[in-house]
Amino acid sequence: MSFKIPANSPIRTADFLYGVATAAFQIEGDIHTDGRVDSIWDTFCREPGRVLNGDNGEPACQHYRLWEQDLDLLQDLGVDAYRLSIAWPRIMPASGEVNELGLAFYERLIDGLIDRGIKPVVTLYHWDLPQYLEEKGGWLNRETAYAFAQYAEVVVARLGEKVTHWATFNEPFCSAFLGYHIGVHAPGYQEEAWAYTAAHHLLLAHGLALPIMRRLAPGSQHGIVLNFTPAYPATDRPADIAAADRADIIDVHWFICPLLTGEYPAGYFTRYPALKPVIFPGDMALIAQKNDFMGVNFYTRHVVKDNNGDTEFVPQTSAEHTHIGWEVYPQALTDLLVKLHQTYPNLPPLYITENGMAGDDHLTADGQVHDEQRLRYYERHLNAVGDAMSQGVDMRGYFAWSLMDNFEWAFGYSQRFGLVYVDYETQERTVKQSGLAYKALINEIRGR
Ligand code: IFM
Repeated sequence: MSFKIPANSPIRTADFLYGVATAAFQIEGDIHTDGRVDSIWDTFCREPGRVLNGDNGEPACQHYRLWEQDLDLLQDLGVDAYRLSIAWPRIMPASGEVNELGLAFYERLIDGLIDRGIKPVVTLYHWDLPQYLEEKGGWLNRETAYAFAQYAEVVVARLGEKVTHWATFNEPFCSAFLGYHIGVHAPGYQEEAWAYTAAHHLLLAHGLALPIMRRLAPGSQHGIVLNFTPAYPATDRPADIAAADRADIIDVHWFICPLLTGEYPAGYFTRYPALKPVIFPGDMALIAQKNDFMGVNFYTRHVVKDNNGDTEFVPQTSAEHTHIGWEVYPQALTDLLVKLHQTYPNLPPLYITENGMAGDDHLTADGQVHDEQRLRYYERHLNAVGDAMSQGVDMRGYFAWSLMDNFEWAFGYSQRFGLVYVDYETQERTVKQSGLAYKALINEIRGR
């Protein structure tokens, strides 16, 4: 099994990085070990009906204890880089307090990657806000942005330039809009205006942390990871095109626009004044500092139509979907990357920091996982990245989501995104066919 990638594809260049990604809460388990305190996701998991089957952060992949074997697995896959996140509740058990055991765990992990010749790419916040900060208002409280900057200082002071790429946040869209408006992510509120306040404080936190991180690790690259779900109009009626543009304001531009222009999307708060957060003088300049790179997380697209001024999603019933119900539409990745390149002249170099699909995967009697759909998904999306590069987009690498099956948030353990299958009972890992193809591609490009 292998991916078909044209011999002249730009993704075959020697300095295009190949990696896999995970996040702390999704893989670590051991939620009460070595002084880790609760995060908002521990609380959310305890609330009836929030997470499918009542699943929670245990056992996940027991990576907290199996990390060495997982690093060996990464080495065996031959990846250039590994994208992981650090759990704030392991590092700071209370405001102003530092947990040496938490820091030591991540230091061992980073050193283990470096020993194996794998570049550490680290995200400081992948959704696991300490619960003690939620009790003071969470991302609705401006002080949380300052607390994040302190946490960033503690972590980057310790790990510094061992980490090649530091990202402040993963998908602040999800923290703000899914956490405070739609309510399907922790902390689970359904207050539209709160999402904009949370979004502003997340961006502010990024802006406060960035200069601290640069000072402590001047030789590292510093940036942020955003997710994008571009909308396509269901027809070429002007009203449907306008509906797609409306959806893109939030699902494509809400974070990248202030980061790169210092302003929220034009006219939005004039149309919706009740949604405007409190913005202090100087906030937008902090938010719009230069990033060395940006991460793009991409999974699917939306198709929308206008319904009397409202935007309505149009299910693509005859299209291919993944097990989680998301449409497979790789062209949207090329279109998105080209659009970002054309819209934002100061766009920094990009990495695909997440891309992948959930499958209904099973270990079969031959001891293998035959995930043909995922294999095709990766092949088509890798080629979509190559197409964008051929059209001038500065892309530096690709991270598959995910190294291994893990806790998929509100879907619990029901959705498997891994290149590696995890048996949650035995914690045995089995590289799926897609994982073997990814390994073969990297080995081929690296001439191994
Ligand atoms: O599992 C998540 C990840 O934590 C963030 N990006 C999307 C993935 C799939 O839903």
